[in-house]
Amino acid sequence: MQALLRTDAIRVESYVGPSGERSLADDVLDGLTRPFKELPPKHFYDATGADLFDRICELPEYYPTRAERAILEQRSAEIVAATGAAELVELGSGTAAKTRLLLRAMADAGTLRRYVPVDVTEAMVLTCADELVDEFPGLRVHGIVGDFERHLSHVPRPDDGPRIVAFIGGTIGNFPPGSRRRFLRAIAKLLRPGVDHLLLGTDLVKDPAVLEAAYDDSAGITAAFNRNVLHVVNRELDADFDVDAFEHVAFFDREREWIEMRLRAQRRMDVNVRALGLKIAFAPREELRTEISAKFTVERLGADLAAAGLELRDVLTDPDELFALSLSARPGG
Ligand code: SAH
Ligand code: AVI
Repeated sequence: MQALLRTDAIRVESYVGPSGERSLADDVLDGLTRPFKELPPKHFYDATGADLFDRICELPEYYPTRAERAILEQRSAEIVAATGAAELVELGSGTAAKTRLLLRAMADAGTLRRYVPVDVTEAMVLTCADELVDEFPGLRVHGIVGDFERHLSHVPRPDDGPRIVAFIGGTIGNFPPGSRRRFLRAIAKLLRPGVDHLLLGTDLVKDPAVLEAAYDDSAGITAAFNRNVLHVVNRELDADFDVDAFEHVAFFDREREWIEMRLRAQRRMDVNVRALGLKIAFAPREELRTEISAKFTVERLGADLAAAGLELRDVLTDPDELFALSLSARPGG
């Protein structure tokens, strides 16, 4: 662990660094040497990727951010009243743009004590810690720069009143189904039975045309976000991907009910990953899967939560029922 910042109000710890690069190296070795090539989506988010993601959230086609924001604008006070939350732990916090609505509702209710953002991108955690202590006088921020799949044990114990663990934005949909339930079980361990709640954002199944447009926008921002992962591999592992020779592909798999993003090689290519002494061959039109983004029904959401030992307490949706925020808890207490 590396302590990045410590003041009276802010404490930020980092668990990435050399092992973060290791994890990209492991994922490249593991994912690009298989017959069906694949990279996990967490490597999208370097500074450029985080910036591109922010631009995606503003796109006319990308409805999830607006829909989730609409729910939070209308229902944050209700969420805070139902949970009595004094502390907000947020996984994949990013810029915490929508989170401010919850923090504001907690401040208005007089319960706000501590915010614990967890994100792989160091700059995000540092910037939002600084901004939030200015915006919410008396707030303490304990930030964790880390991989939420590996570093959840470093989330501090609850210290002052009930906690909400927020995993919003639909990021749970980026997990493959098996690890999704495993991850929900790990989150459940951060909750005290009968005291704390999980606030989970999930995108809902809808017209495939609407879904596909959200992941293949006319301005090409999602395509740039997708290709950016190859820039990350080039920079971090001294590789020579010809990034522009890969085409952005996004489609809705109706059977599995998820969006899949891929990068398709437009010609035969041999890519050198010099840091790993690895040569990767791409056949013409060969595809590399870079992300799945699962879409949910309320039934499937309830089943996933139940498999993780969580009881679904409430489902809040926007007026067009595009997106859902659910509250769940461990029974008992
Ligand atoms: N919650 C925000 C941001 C969503 S984007 C919103 O709703 O707008 C996904 C965020 O999760 C990014 O900030 C990214 O850096 C972070 N992230 C992705 N994979 C991660 C991982 N394995 N561990 C920690 N953070 C991760
Ligand atoms: C972060 N995550 C929920 C986004 C999603 O919609 O699956 C990432 C994204 N990929 C393409 N556009 C946005």
